[in-house]
Amino acid sequence: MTELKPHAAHWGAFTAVVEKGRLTGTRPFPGDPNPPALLASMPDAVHAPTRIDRPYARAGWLAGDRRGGTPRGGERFVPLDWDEAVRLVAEEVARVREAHGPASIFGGSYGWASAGRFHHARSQLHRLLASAGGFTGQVTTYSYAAGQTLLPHIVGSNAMIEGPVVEWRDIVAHAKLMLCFGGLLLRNGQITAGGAGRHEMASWIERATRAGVKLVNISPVRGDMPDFAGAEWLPIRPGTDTALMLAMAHVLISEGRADTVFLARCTVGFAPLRAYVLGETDGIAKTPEWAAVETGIAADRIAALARACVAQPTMLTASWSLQRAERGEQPFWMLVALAAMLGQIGRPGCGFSFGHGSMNGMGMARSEIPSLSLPALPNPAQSWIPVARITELLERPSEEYDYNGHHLRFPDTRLMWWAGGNPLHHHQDLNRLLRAWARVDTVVVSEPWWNSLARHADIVLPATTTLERNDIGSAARDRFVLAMHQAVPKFAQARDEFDYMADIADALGVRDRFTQQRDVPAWLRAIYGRCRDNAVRMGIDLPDFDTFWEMGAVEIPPPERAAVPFEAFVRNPAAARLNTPSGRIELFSETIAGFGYDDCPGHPVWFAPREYLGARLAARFRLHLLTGQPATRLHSQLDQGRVSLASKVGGREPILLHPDDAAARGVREGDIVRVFNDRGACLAGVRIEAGLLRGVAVMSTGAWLDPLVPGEPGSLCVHGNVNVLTQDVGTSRLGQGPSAHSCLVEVERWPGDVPAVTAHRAPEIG
Ligand SMILES: Nc1nc2c(c(=O)[nH]1)N[C@H]1C(S)=C(S)[C@@H](COP(=O)(O)OP(=O)(O)OC[C@H]3O[C@@H](n4cnc5c(=O)[nH]c(N)nc54)[C@H](O)[C@@H]3O)O[C@H]1N2
Ligand SMILES: Nc1nc2c(c(=O)[nH]1)N[C@H]1C(S)=C(S)[C@@H](COP(=O)(O)OP(=O)(O)OC[C@H]3O[C@@H](n4cnc5c(=O)[nH]c(N)nc54)[C@H](O)[C@@H]3O)O[C@H]1N2
Ligand SMILES: [Mo]
Repeated sequence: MTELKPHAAHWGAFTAVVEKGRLTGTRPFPGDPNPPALLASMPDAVHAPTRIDRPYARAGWLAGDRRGGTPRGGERFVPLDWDEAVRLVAEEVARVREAHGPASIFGGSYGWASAGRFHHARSQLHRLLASAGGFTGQVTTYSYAAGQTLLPHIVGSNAMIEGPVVEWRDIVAHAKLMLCFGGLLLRNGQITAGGAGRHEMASWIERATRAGVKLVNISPVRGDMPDFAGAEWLPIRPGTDTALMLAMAHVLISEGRADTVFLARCTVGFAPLRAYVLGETDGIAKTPEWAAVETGIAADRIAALARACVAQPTMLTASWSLQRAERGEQPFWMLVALAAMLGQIGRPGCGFSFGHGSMNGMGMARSEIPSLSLPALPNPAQSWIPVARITELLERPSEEYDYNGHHLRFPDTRLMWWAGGNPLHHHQDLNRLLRAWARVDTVVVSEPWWNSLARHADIVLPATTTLERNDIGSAARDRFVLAMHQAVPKFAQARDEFDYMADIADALGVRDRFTQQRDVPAWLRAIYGRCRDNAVRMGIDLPDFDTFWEMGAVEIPPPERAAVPFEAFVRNPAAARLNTPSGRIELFSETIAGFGYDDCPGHPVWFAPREYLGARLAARFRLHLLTGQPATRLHSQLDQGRVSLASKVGGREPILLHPDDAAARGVREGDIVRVFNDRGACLAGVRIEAGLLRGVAVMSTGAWLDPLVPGEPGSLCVHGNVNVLTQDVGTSRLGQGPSAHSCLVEVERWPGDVPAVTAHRAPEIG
């Protein structure tokens, strides 16, 4: 008998097709103009041979080995009963809390987990640890840490990343030119955090193109813009967008084209920026000729681009990738400055925003009602780190560091618990992280799958997948609230986070604080009810819970008129002040200047990155490796699915090489190569791609780490996890964001036999 169940994932809402208790396929959400290809991988993941069937503990850990003992990742696991696992985890939480204080429990657990706002693993873990006395958390995101720390200082909020951004319907109606730094990437448009009912990026690009909006793809990769957009491609050296924008500013200033009226009314700090652009402060005029050397874009093209922007309604957008790089604050700040000089901020379809090509839903029409979520509990430990400083946290207990004007001290971490995030996927310089990993007493991992993270744990708790539980999907960038019906029975002894965490809370004496005496059905009704109450306050009627659950989805109608960011402010800057110290857009920030950071001064500047094609290191490692998001998965999720597997070359993660770069190394399509630098090495399968700037190589994130010698940091990853290559350095002391996109490597053909990939098999137990 075939059953159909409404459900949702970060890659979209769908109907689960279930036969004899197994997920056999999916049907796209009705009305989704562009259902993502990733849905096809779901049955492979839910029923994967790597599902964790019961709790386990590392043999050495059970024998009493803590820091400095046998290596994690290279040792056998021993099966546990749930009762024992619950007791061991509760005892370890209590021991560390009492002996070292709650801040020694690291429970930041950054990561996407799955859609479904109630069973969101990270939110559940935070509630448990907050109930039990507190933990060290993480602030900001891998996605846009540098941007989200900077923007409140200079425009008063994060809205230009988190929404509402300039809406597509206004771009279509009003813009004539749209500069897309980092392109508009359809592959990234498959994803919305929390799940989405509509995938609209492709249709909006089509409509903009038909309406005559001229799109310019400013990116090292031609494929960062769909062919149908007929866009001009300006290949730019990675990490040099700030130089390009500064040179455009130079043209506007030196030709008297900057909008001085707008600058005077709506900004502060233009004078010092102007002096810097003209070279009055450092003796280097940021001319198009100067920028041509850094960016690889011809000087006359840069000048023409700047003039074109003043001559017509222009929209500037940058992908989040630009700030996931050394000094990633600078391109975002300079984009704001450039938009201010064009004077079009606050007009419909013009100005600036970030991420139109980074994720589905950016620029989509929606009502800004507070999204549906599991309420958080206050964290009594009041301890946190900037998200990407995880390795330093472990390496440098009690040492000091700077972040966004705070002078902070790393806590001394004894227990680490991850639920719903995979640092051995997402963090940079994984060999360094694995060395630091040895310094904690205990690592607890909640995971549905035997991925790299679970394999490097001391205690493994088997989680259900989203298809094994009832939940509600909702995304801040989407118009739908989605019912997620349990579609298949729970796998083996896997349990829902809420369920086993309630038992751990019980063992710690805090069950009621954690559960608030609700069971799952009561929680689902409560969080839906809260969302419904919020909607009513805004004049929007949502059906009652039972009707919603029966319908499978409800749509929250968008406002008729698009939101125009900065409209009120630009109309009357004195009355509608921005939430900045000056009330205006800050091209110079006294606050940031006051922090005294040499890596992020008071106005946007050009820093030559340590790793880019213009650096001295590029004599040894001659390729700039871009490690963006995978078309075939969500980060490391679904890597064992058919869509991802079909994309592998010789079973390895593909590396895209320019034909000339491949020829110079005697490498051909389909070859297996070793990709390496001083930090590490992995294997990859070659694909030749002409649409790259020469010297740029591309490999996606998310291939499961597969060390040749498990448990030995530095070992060759035979599968192609890019984060053994990327550098782990904060964007600056301001944002302390990840710098994944600043990475130089070299490539050589792998001679002889190729070691087998074992990442997608369950480890041997016993
Ligand atoms: N080199 C490089 N690295 C990057 C980036 C880059 O551009 N370049 N991008 C960065 C960015 S923007 C991000 S957001 C991060 C993403 O990093 P993550 O969010 O850590 O990546 P995911 O693979 O989505 O990890 C989610 C984990 O949750 C698990 N999971 C799913 N559902 C459940 C559940 O119900 N319960 C439990 N317990 N676990 C569950 C999955 O199996 C998976 O292991 O990566 C970052 N890393
Ligand atoms: N299919 C899929 N989609 C996803 C995700 C996924 O895992 N899979 N992850 C989601 C998440 S969590 C996030 S945060 C977003 C991330 O969205 P983004 O940060 O926008 O994505 P990236 O893929 O890192 O980079 C996009 C493009 O930027 C270009 N680029 C890199 N460096 C530079 C540079 O210095 N200058 C210029 N001009 N271009 C550069 C690269 O060619 C790359 O293809 O994607 C989301 N969408
Ligand atoms: Mo992200």
